[in-house]
Amino acid sequence: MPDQRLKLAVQSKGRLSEGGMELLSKAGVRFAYGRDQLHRRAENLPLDLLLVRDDDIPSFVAGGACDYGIVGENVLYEMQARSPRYADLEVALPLGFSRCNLKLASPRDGTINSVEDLAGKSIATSYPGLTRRYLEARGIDAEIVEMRGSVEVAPRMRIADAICDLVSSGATLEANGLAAFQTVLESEAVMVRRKSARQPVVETVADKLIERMEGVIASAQTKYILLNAPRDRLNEIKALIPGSDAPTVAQIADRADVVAVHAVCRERVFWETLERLRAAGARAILVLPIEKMMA
Ligand code: PRT
Ligand code: ZN
Repeated sequence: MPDQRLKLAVQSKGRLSEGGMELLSKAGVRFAYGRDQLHRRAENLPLDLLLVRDDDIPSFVAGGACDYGIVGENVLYEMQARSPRYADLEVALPLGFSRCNLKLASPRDGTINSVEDLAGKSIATSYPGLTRRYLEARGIDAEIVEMRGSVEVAPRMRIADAICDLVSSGATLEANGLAAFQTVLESEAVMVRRKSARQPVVETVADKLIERMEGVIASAQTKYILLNAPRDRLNEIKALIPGSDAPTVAQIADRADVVAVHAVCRERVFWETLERLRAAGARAILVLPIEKMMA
């Protein structure tokens, strides 16, 4: 009989592990205390974590050692660009953290400022699959120099003319005298799984986990807003509340001229919005976080 617990691969240590563990915790998954460096067993769901290097996650899932994995799209699509072995993998849910971009960059004061300028040049990257595919699709013939790390030093060391690397704040490019001129891929962490050969019992657990994760992600962007509004400016105030279609309007005891408005805002609520609401006559404005959501 096959193992009926959901096996989820997550990065053991690095930029994806914190976000992944936080998401699991907010989705209500609790792990038993253990010294095991490779496995963590959930106490309250039939779920086991496998803690591995992020680069190995696509192959664990493709090969069936794990059912799902949390990995950056950059790693997933790079593996797919390199080998047909990963063609069966699909994104089950985008997770909204570890956002970064794979970008082409070159020395700030150099002669390479566009994709066309790369013809006949060399590009250092840890993403040879995606870089090659991007250039080929645009008919650019360039040499790819594969590097495992410290790609940003390649132009200075005269290893390559340009680079293709992950960028988040841009500080690394800046510190190395480089400027990005093209985005090759926008990436975030995703839940990945096989399209085929999934086990029905495990899928029931996965569906539940994914539904909870969706709730966590949605609630992170959603706020509950409470305010008092002059009755004669209600429509104006309702229109100012971001991403909310049907606010609740309630009577306030002993006040005929003022109503209470409660709304779920499916967008970020900025200070500017509160200032506009107040200018329209709203008072006692409260913005509250929403902890959990289920439709
Ligand atoms: O040991 P293991 O192989 O598991 O870890 P790793 O060293 O390969 O990965 P890690 O933890 O560094 O990154 C894991 C994932 O985080 C990546 O695959 C991306 O999906 C995502 N991510 C998000 C990033 C960045 N942002 C990022 N900025 N991964 C790497 N960087 C690096 C980038 O390579 C460059 O060196 O940070 C530098 C640029 O950052 P800025 O802020 O200076 O632009
Ligand atoms: Zn890695």
